[in-house]
Amino acid sequence: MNIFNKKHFYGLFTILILSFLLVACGGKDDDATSGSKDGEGSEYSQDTWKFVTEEVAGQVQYEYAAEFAKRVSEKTNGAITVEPYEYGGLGSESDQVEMLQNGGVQMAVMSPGFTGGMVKEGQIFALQYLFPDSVEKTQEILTNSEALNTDLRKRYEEYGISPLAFWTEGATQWTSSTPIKKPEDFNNFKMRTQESPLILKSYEAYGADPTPMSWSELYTALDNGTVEGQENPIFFIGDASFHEVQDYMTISNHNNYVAMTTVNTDWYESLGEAEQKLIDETVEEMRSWTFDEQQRQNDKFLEEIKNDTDNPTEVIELTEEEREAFKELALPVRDFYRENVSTVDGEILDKLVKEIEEVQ
Ligand code: 6CS
Repeated sequence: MNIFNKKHFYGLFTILILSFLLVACGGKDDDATSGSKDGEGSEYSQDTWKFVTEEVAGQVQYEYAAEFAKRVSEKTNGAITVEPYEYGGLGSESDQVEMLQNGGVQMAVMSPGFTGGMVKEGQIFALQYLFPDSVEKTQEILTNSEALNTDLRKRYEEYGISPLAFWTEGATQWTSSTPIKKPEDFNNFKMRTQESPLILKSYEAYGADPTPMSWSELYTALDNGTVEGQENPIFFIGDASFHEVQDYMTISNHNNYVAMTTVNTDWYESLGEAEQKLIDETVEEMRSWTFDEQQRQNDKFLEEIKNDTDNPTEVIELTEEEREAFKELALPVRDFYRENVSTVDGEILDKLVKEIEEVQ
């Protein structure tokens, strides 16, 4: 079932109204918290933090925010309430970025693919075949990288956004209406992408015709042929039912889907030491939680897609040789990033490449 066609569409208006009321009145989400609500015996003052995500209940980002909320409530004995928001209630992905910047929400899980027009360096995650095939190794790099956690973080902070953690939602795969096995299969192929210019460039390098759009429009666009394919981790393909309106899924592992836990920089810096420590510690704890969650969901949905006989999807596994053909075309996009995208002459990319080499 497609969440944005059959279920979410009808509820969207209601969610919009409810979310508006929640934002306006600072209402609480009872699911998000547990334990005492009065903060009795807590060193923390009563407070409410809004945490917006780009996904809906059950999907990795939203479940991350809900788990984060639960932990904060427990640690503060209910003094601090974190309200997780599903995607759809507070506007598009780009609206959510603006909302974090202007303090309408305090926290967000954000995909760098929606900030590329602003934080140019963040487009580094659009570079295909840059991170290792192994999701574990990719997570190790995302956790420890100075290039990302110090240098790239500074670039985001110029725009009032502090990424506190980078984490993977799994390897990305292609779904399509015609089989994709070699770069030529992308010739004039109408590919849906997120908004970052470098993502478009990456698909143009394969000869495709990319179109940026929000994921809320994607099921319909795939169904009516406005676009012929898209990329995402398997759990998202399955949960959003994109496979229902696609005939093929290529296991290309061409990238890892990276999400960031972000906070409004001014708000975070204005917090007391105890609150900052609380956030930092919870972000640290959540690393292994979210890694396990994405793995569980990606494994589960791979089986579901394979077993969905009502909506058959041919799963194409690329060989190493077949992946090499894509990689060859993807490599020059790194030079384009260095020369035309980066505002610091590719320094962050060069440092990251070294860090990746050390892990591999
Ligand atoms: O394709 C997208 O745009 C969406 N994909 C994921 C895995 N999360 C949210 C994002 O907006």
